[in-house]
Amino acid sequence: MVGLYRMEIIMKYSNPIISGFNPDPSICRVGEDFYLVTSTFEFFPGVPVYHSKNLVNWEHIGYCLTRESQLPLQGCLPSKGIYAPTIRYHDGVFFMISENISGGGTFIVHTSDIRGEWSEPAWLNMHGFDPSLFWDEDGTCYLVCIHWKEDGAGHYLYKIDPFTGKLLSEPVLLSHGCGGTATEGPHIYRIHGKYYLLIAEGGTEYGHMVKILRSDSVCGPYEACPRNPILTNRDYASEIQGVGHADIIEDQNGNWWAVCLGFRPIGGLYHNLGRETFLAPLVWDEEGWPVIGNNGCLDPVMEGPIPGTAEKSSVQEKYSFFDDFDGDTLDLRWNYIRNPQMENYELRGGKVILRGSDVTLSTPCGNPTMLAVRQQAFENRVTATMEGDMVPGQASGITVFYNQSAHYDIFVSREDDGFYVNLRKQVFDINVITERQKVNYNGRIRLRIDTSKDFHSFFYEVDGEWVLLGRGMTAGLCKETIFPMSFTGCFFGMFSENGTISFDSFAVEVKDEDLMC
Ligand code: 6LW
Repeated sequence: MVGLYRMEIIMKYSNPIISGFNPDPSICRVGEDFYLVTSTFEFFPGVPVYHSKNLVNWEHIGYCLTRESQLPLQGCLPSKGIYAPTIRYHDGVFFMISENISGGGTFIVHTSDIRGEWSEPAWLNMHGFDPSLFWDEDGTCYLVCIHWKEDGAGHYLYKIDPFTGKLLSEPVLLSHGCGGTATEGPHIYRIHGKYYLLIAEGGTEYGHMVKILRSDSVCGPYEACPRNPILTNRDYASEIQGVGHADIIEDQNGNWWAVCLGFRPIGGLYHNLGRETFLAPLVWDEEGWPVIGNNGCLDPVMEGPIPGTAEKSSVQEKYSFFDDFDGDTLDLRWNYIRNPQMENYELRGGKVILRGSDVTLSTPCGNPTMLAVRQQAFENRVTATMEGDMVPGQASGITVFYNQSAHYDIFVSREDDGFYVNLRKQVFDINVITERQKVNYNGRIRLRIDTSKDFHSFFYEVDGEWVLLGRGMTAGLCKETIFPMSFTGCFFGMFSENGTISFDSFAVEVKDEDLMC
């Protein structure tokens, strides 16, 4: 099929398909069901699994890594931990391969029940960056990954037992890439009788690109597509930038798609939502090379032969969130940082109880008592109701959290002369309380954060009226202002330090206006 889709029902849809911090997407299909995973770095649980019937509407159904034995993150530096996962389905079994940069290295987990638990990790006897799995038609399973050697970064191939992680061959160098910096993110596919090696180059910033090579043999030699890069927005003044790190999939109708990461700057060169997941249609040209998106570019509204029926839903419907903590278990969307001490979290009587230790949100590589959900839209109203006695020295409240060196918090503290509501900013290694007001805390208070692309505004409630405590520039919580290299995105969280507090409710009301298809 050349330049044409196999089904004529072309639908418009909106990007991103999964907003907020959801980078390095990888996708597989089982019949009419698509499954997608993204990377999670120092956050827990690790590697969310999303499900879709139409590639446009995605439901978060679980995580691959839910136990500390699978996901050791103690002492993990910000933006270390879990990098670029790959999900594949073979012979009734799902496999997820990734690398834990700060503990254990490269590993594979598997399951035959994608909505259930995944296996313990099979650790590989080497560090392979951005690993991916590929099964050839004869059933042989291969691992492709990056190694850095004296002659530079290269894409290497091994035979592997995916259940045990045992390497069954010496590595074969497939390629040093196509001349771009930071050659990474390899995936191999067998399509139209050839082996295709899909890669990312240019680094995961404004110069990011997707390129492709192919060969008649899985071991090479690989020739590069003459039209590389086949997907990039580096020369395109779009509201989506940094497009790269893709995975491709054929749907049940024989149409092809790419999922990739990208980000949406708030202005200047800054972005705060993290790298998000996008979708682009893919067709094959007459020479058998892929054409992705709009001639190799990605747009906020695209069209293609969506499989199944995509439901129209607004950003507000998709990403608003309310939890009254009345359930028996916490909503899937809640995340912890590093390995949580579970005795510090309890759901009881329609509240969530947070037992804070002396580990603060800024403690280097610590695991503060914090529960957080991804920020998935630019404009939000985050409101929480907090309850309970406080002990002297305690600080409890809500936060917009990027990492230990970038967060803005509004919290109540108990001090010798009473209670205060505080606005604390952590930016680089500066940690200051910029505003504080004495409050009459009688065991219950509502706190609020309004976010926008420019400023976040912090409020507390007194006698039914919201009082503005102060503001903080969104630019302080952006990847580009965070040192060292950071790969994650902002969260909205509840936290407690040096004492116990309860939250009765937590709401994120999305205010962004754009309509999703
Ligand atoms: C990931 C690499 C990348 O391992 O960023 O955008 C790194 N691509 O492939 C961290 O997500």
